[in-house]
Order: sequence, then C-alpha cells, then structure tokens
Amino acid sequence: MKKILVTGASGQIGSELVPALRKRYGADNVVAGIHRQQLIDEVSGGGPSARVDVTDSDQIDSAMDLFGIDTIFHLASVLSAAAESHRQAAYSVNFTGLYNVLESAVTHRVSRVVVPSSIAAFGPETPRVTPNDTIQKPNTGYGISKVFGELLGNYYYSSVGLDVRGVRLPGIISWKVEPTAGTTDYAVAIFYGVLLEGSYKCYLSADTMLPMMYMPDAVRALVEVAEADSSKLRHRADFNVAAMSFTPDQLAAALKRRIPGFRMSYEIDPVRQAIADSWPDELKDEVARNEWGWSHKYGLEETVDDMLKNLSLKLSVRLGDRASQRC
Ligand code: VAH
Repeated sequence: MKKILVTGASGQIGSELVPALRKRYGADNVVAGIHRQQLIDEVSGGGPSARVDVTDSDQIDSAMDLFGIDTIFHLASVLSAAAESHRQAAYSVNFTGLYNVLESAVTHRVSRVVVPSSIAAFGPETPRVTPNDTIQKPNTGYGISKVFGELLGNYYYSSVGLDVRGVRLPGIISWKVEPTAGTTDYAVAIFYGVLLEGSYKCYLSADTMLPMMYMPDAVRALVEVAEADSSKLRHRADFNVAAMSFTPDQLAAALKRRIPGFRMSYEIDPVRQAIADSWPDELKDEVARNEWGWSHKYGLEETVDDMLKNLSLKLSVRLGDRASQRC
C-alpha cells in the first residue's frame, strides 16, 4: 500500500480515515477523493486531493493515473435514509460507482480495494443477533447496494483476481464531521443536542436496539482489514465487526448520568424507524477476530466520555456548565 485513494473523503468516515492513513503511510501518499462536499481543513490542508465523482469512470481513471494509485478505500456512498428518497442518485453512486471503481482498479492493476459494507446488508428475516454468514435479504436500496458490494467484491477477488476486502460497519459515532442522512445519525445528533440545548428529540423509538461503533474503532477496522495477511482470510468483503449495541433510551441514560438535566423526547420518523427495525440488534464478529485479529476498544461508556470531551471543545461549550444544570 504505497499510493492510496480514498473516495468519499469529505464524509463522516473519510474525514477521519484520510488523516489516519496519512499518519501511517505518509501525507503525500494518501489522496482525498471528493465530489461535491468540501473537505475539512485537516484533510484539505494535510495532503493531496482530487475531484473523483465515482459515477464518472474517466474521473476515477484520471486520478488513478495522476497519482499512481495502488490501493483504494471506496467510501463514496448515498446513505440509508437519503437512498430511499433519492433512488436514482443512490443507484448511480452505490451501484454504478462501485462497479466503476472496481473496473478502474483492475485496469490500473491496483493491489487492494477496501469496500465497506454495513449492518444495512441484513434484513427483517436475519437473526437479530447476527452471525457473519446468514440470510441477508435487506429491504432498503442502500442495504441491497451493500449486499451487491459484498458479492461483487468477492467475485472480483475469486474470478478477476483483484484483492477486495470489506467490513460490515455498525452505525458510526464521531465528533469531527456530522453524518448525512443516515438512520443511525441520532447517536451523533444527541450529543449536539445535550451540549447545545440540554435536550434531544429522537426520531427512533426508545427501545430501538442497533449495533454502533466509535470512529477510532471503525477507522482501525478499515486499516487492519486492508493490512491483513491475505493467506489467512477465508472471507473477503463481508466481515462483521462489532463494538457495542444500545437503544436510544440506554444512550440517554448514559448521558443523564453525566448531565442530570438532560431531557430526551421522541418524535418517530416512520421511514427511518422502518429501516432501523429491519437491521440487526447485535453483530457477532468472531470470524473477523479469528481471521485477522479484530477487537474493539470503545464501549458505550468510553464513547460517551470521549464524545462529550471532544465535542464540548469543538462547540466551545463548558461541559461543567451543562453537567451542573438541573431540570
Ligand atoms: C446509515 N450511518 O445510517 C449509516 C450506516 C449502519 C448505518 O450505514 O445509513
């Protein structure tokens, strides 16, 4: 892995994966691929970037040629809720965009492609506590695109000879860049609500159990699966990785233990509630632990403490002031 391209580098995960890869592989060796959104300063000022609209194979090829890319982390995607209301855009990015990236990788003899999947790759018939290899049948456009990505990634490995890997990520919690139009985003927005308003109105029901992961663990999972010894992998683009599972009510309780005056309320969004209800409660990740040594480091308590510490600094909110406030 000498010259890396990250597509979707302006997104929630890309904004933190790029700096982590630059620290590990050298700032000049990691190209931030962007389409519409702007890069955060840390990414735009920290190394090379390129316009990469994954629906335009010529733009991908140009970036590959210009920088001599040998590894791709393909993060560009239209997320779950947005994909339900913008089907054509989601198809272009999530299906055609993936195909374009894989074909360009073959043409340019790329050594490795990492394509993240998601808990969205599972559906209502999947066991709630979800093993690595089980029935999928997602009922969302985004989830179908994730199964497509897993199957196409495995096909390009087994039949085309391209080394494709991927992990099924839970909902990701982070403080640097807010997620866009996902279903698990409440688990990030709630922290802005607790610090700025002292309250949060949640669009998922209080008992909606979902697998979640703190960003440092997610970035490490993507880097470690990319660096894993190929000879030890029996799976490719379809590894469950887990860290924690919780409900909005459990997250609210953890926040109230730290900020007693915090008020949680609920106004259900039926679209995102239906999406969340189709997803697993918990992922079993012993396959990733056995094949490439995955292990998470952040549980709910560590995540809440680190989020409050960093987000209060980002928002210039004195955490002590919030914590001392009563109802
Ligand atoms: C979403 N945050 O909500 C993304 C993610 C597992 C969920 O794919 O769509």
